[in-house]
Amino acid sequence: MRVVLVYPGITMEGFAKPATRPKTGYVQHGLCHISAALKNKGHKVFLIDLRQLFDWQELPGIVRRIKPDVAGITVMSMDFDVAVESARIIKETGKDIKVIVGGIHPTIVESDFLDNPWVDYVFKGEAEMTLPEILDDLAKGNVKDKTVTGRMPDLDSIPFVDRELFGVLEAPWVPFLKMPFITTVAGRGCVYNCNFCQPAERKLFGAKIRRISPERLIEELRFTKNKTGLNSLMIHDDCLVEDEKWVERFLGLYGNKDLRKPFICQGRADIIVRNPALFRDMKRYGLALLLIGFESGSQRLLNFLRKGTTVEQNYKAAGICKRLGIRIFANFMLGIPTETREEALATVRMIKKIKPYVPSPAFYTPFPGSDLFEYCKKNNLSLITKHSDYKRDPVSPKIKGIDYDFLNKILSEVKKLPPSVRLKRKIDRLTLGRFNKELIRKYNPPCI
Ligand code: B12
Repeated sequence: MRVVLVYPGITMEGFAKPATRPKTGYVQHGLCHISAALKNKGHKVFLIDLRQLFDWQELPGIVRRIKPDVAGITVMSMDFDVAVESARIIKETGKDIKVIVGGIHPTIVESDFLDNPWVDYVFKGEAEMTLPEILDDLAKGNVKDKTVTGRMPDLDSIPFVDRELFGVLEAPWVPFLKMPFITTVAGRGCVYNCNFCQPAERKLFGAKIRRISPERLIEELRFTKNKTGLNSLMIHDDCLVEDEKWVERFLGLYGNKDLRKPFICQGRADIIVRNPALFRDMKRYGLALLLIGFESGSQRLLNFLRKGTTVEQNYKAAGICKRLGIRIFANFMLGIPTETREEALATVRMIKKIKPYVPSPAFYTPFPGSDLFEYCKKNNLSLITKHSDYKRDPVSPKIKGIDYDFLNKILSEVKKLPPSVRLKRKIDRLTLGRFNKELIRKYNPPCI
């Protein structure tokens, strides 16, 4: 079959600017996995990355050129409107094209699509095993229900992600990492139970965490390195360091001369405090930046969020990272339901003390499928009126009872970085940034 996958990523970034289609950007791993699984079964796979289009008018012509039998659209909550508009245009361009939506939003809020005339099937869960079977059934005219549920694959048995699908170079978003840079996701699921996220992720990936074996990841990195080169890496897992044994085994293999490149991943304050030796080893093998969800400087709110960490651990973890020379990317939230001004100030004070390399603030956003979303619904707190509001950037108000002007005022304090951090960033930019620019100049990504 001819399958076109659609990445509707314009909610945040918009369409391409006149005369310049982006040469860099992140890839969407779900679609890259689906592409690999379908190609493996002999299907012909195409991609429409809306970020590469100048406007909606381009879409019908592209669909006519591809002549797909099936269109698969991935949908995060904030991309809902764009996804539905894509489905409408695709269906109106070719009424026989079967449109399937999948990803976190259809998995959690299936009902958003059930009455939609442009969507033929709503796919819940993971697709590598089940989507190829659905395509076989579609060819035989055998798919009756609008909702389809995917089986969970064994991550070591599925093909490597199709990194070429997107035709853009991934680019590190920090100046001290060199291209070629790639992102990868080593596991699915999360053992933690934070109420701002769960149980949505458990509904998508199941209750148990599954992770690719370190050996298989190394095999994939080596394969990628031989194909496109590899100078730095981000492992996107929600909490990679949760399985300390896995990390040790991975490091043992990754540390092996040819592969050892700087990498970024996500950690947790309690794990850093419990096992600093693990992070010392990670630093030795290339950990260049560690994302940590500090979330709040109020213990009451950390408990309310079911984060499972303490404010004291936040400070201690930051101290350990400083001593080990690991740069910190500090995720934290303001505007949590029930948060007082004093608690918001405590969070800002904490971040100022920690002095992270990147302070990354968010306004708490109630995402569908999470327990805190249900709490906001029950207490009539949500100010989200359209799907495109489902982004946690500290810009628009998210819930009632929060003084966002006050939050913006106290946030400006965190944005004023100490001179030492500003200088370090400038040096990073000057020394390593130019390698990346040269690579992007050389590279001409194919555009549809
Ligand atoms: C990597 C990542 C990012 C990266 C890359 C984002 C991207 N567009 O790919 C970055 C850091 C840029 C990012 C940013 C954001 N992210 Co993010 N991100 C993730 C993360 C950690 C991994 C995603 C991933 O690759 N998973 C692995 C792949 C294999 O899984 P998958 O994509 O779900 O795909 C499988 C199935 O869903 C299904 N499937 C998916 N699509 C389709 C389509 C079809 C047709 C079918 C049949 C099946 C199908 O099959 C796939 C293979 O089995 C997830 C959490 C998680 N663990 O998944 C959050 C997550 C997706 N992000 C989230 C959010 C909120 C954001 C932001 C909006 C945050 C913000 N700044 O406000 C931004 C949005 C940026 C953007 N424009 O897209 C939420 C989404 C919640 C929601 N309800 O929408 C998640 C779930 C985290 C969370 N729990 O809150 N993110």
